[in-house]
Amino acid sequence: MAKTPRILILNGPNLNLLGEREPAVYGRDRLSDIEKACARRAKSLGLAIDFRQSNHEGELIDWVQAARKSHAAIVINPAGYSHSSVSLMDALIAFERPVIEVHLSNIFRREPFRHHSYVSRVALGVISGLGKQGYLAALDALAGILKTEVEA
Ligand code: CA2
Repeated sequence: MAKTPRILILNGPNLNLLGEREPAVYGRDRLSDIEKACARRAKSLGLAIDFRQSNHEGELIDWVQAARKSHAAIVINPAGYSHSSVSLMDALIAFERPVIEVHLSNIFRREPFRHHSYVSRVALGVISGLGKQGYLAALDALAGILKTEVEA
């Protein structure tokens, strides 16, 4: 039987505050609600997930580097690091497997400094503005993409 592909889902700084503040921008779901929904969807798609959040750039980079040995793909909401971190982008380049970038809000409807993301340069795809559904859409897409890779 084929091994269940593991997907690393990473969340950047301040996303631990979800549901507590700024509901008009980020919605009412807590990060734990998003994690539960991802776990349910992943199971139905035949995927396994590791769902993590960090407020520290280096910790996110360490996780991306380690994932080269353990994970088939990454879903990442880099939060503020989207707009600032060349180092996170470099780590994602070295991952050399599919990366999908997710944003809860539509960054293009917001301040100009949010319109540019370093991570978008290296992501296979970007989903922005769909809230929790964006994470689920990323898992749906990866199920198809990874299946295609196995069949290829
Ligand atoms: O829309 C997104 O998902 C963002 O990645 C969220 C980041 C922001 O810097 C990006 O431009 C877009 C901010 C995450 C902060 O989350 C909070 C949640 C609740 C209260 C305060 C911050």
